[in-house]
Amino acid sequence: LSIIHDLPKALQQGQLYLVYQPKLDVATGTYAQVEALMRWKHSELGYISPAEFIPLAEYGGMIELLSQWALEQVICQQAKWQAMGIHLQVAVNLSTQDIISTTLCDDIQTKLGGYSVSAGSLSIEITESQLMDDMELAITTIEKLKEIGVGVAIDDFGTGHSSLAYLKNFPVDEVKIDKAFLDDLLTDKRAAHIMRMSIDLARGLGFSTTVEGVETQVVSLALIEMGIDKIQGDLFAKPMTAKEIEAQQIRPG
Ligand code: G
Ligand code: G
Ligand code: NA
Ligand code: MN
Repeated sequence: LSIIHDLPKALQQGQLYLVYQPKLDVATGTYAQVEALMRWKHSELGYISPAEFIPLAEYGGMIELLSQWALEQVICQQAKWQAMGIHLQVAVNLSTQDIISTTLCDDIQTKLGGYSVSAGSLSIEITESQLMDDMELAITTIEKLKEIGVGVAIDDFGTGHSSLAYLKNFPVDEVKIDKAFLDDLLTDKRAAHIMRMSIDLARGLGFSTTVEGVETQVVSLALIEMGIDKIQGDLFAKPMTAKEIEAQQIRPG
């Protein structure tokens, strides 16, 4: 737990940074969106995974500090990319404490205004289980975000023990189906059936569908055949630094 006491200093000293993982839009074959993922290179301990420090920051009451930093970084990066002619929607992962805050939407609007970045170039991802922590408050915030034009996705869908019936109440644009469902997609007919039905259900309710963690061509082809809208995973693109994104987006000639 002690590593979270290092977080404020780590932010000041630039030990935290964001990498960006593209999502492939199946219909166009292009990357229209990237997800920002946090990285921490600790001065003594080396790389610490967000899977480790994010839950600690949540528990220790420091997640809003991190999330506000990430939002500021992403919006600042967007201003730079847009000036370079790079147009990608950027998704930021938020936590329960962020999404139940009554000031989140105003904070985001202030940051967008400060960099003259449009709301539509930002989206947020919130896990299904975090959404369920305080569903009413979360939905209130999500409705506000949608009203100003920020995109919203449910992350890790299918792992959060929410009833499928809740899905229709979530005013989101996108459902990201958890990578756990890929494990036996090609070997278990029932697993494939669950994936196909999840995609159909989400699309039928008007949501765009994404599957994350796709590592092989055969899985990718199976998902495309099932009607998936977007694919994210190491097969197409690993998380990259902003510079690597630029090198990929701006091709000479
Ligand atoms: O990038 P990686 O697969 O190592 O991330 C591990 C976990 O940490 C994932 O569940 C991911 O959603 C989460 N995560 C990564 N970056 C952030 C962030 O900026 N904020 C939050 N809340 N979670 C993040
Ligand atoms: O919880 P969330 O969905 O935000 O987590 C995304 C995590 O998944 C990130 O830590 C990212 O590094 C990781 N990831 C992205 N693509 C792949 C992949 O193809 N395979 C695996 N195993 N992990 C991936
Ligand atoms: Na995510
Ligand atoms: Mn996920």
